[in-house]
Amino acid sequence: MDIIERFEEQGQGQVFQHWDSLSEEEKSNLVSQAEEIDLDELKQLIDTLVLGGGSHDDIDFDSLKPFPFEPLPTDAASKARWDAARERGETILRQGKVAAFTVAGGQGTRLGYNGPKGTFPVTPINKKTLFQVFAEKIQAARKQYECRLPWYIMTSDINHEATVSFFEESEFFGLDSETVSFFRQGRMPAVGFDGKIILETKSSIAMSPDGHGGSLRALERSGALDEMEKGGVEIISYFQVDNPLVQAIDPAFIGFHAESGSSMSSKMLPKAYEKEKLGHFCELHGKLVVVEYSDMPDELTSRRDADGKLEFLAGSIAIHLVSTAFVRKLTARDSAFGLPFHKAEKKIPHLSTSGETVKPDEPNGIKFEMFVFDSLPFAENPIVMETTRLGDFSPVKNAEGVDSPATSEADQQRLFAQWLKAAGLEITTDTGGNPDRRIEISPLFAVSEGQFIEKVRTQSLDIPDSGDIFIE
Ligand code: UD2
Repeated sequence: MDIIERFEEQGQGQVFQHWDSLSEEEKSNLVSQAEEIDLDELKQLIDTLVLGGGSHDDIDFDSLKPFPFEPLPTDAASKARWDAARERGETILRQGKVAAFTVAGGQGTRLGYNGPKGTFPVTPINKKTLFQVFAEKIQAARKQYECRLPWYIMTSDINHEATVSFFEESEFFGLDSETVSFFRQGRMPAVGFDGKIILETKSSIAMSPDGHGGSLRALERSGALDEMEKGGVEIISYFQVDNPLVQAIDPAFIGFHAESGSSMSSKMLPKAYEKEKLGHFCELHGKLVVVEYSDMPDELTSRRDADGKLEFLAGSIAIHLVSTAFVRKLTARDSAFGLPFHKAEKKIPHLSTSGETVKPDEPNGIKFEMFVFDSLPFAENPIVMETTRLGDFSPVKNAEGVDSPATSEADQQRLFAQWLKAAGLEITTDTGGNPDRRIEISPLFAVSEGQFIEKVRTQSLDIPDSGDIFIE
């Protein structure tokens, strides 16, 4: 059966309504988009999530409990545990069993920046881009552990070419280009509230990235997973493109993950305030789940224990370790563990009756996305490990206000001021820890406080008496 008939049979014949007026090139574009769509999967989503009014977010909230986590070390015993985990992680890194993985397929709409988010400048003095910061952190880890440490970057159709060109123009920030790989994530069509696929133009479907959860199947479909396995990679260090403070490679995290025999592990931060926009790590019927901030009822978000502490304290900052074997299992053709799709009502540019593309003022349809943390319930022995805010998390999401370039720069400087103080160097800060001068420390010099102290001990640093402090 040809593709047009298949769409007609599914009640989606409108996709080809302008077929006769299209050029050969337009026809071929439309067909190749249509071929990307798994009509059976889509029908099931439309029946359940759109027409059926259901939601994959229907959660049994009464059974939800906080998931236990590995807290930061506080005493000698816990410090020894963390040291042992770090050593174990360092050994795994030296054995070349780790790859870095950045999900960078999102549209970055909130930031209002025209370009792939990874090309956004974020550091306080040199205005290095997010991609450069990650590249330098990866370079530093390669040097320290003498390993190949390949880096995979997931893009989407929206930003693939621009991302690859940016790396080429920047000469891969000094990394060997053969060790950096890019692949596109999958796409899903948007549908109207009536379940009909929306056309953006006469010859194109309104398609959008299938969510960061699509990264798992994209790893498999792109061949990246095969390549990792061939290269001996067992653990994928997963992080988002928007967070310059992330420890892209964290040996202690790797050590705890390996020690527990975990197939997927996550980092947590105690929420800064009740409604902070972080998913919540919870236990549901014996499984680890993340309940997104928008799905959590206020009563649970703000519930406190006898000591006044938030009961659902552990926020997800979207940093994970995922075993390659687990990705293989989840993405196998006969896998019983498909990730669910979530629906989001959006304003979707669409073809008007007069043949123009219009952007509506109100949501006119539904996009489908998968979330990577939905794989956690399928993971064996998953662990959640606490981290520090300055040590791992200060994302750039909004143009202004919280999680903006300004807050991220300030956090980077507070972190660097802490390192300077810890190394016994003079720096004046206010009560909030904000230095009175701009500071930037390149990841090529140090990626952690411990490394910074060690470097300062062994080599003299020329810190100016006033003005910016830039250490590279
Ligand atoms: C995400 C988490 C939230 C918290 C927060 C921490 C979800 C639903 N929520 O919120 O719980 O952990 O991050 O910062 O994930 N991306 C793709 N392809 C896509 C969509 C997104 O690669 O199709 C990437 C995107 O480039 C970015 C990351 O995923 O690196 C996060 O996406 P987001 O901005 O939609 O997530 P956010 O801030 O709502």
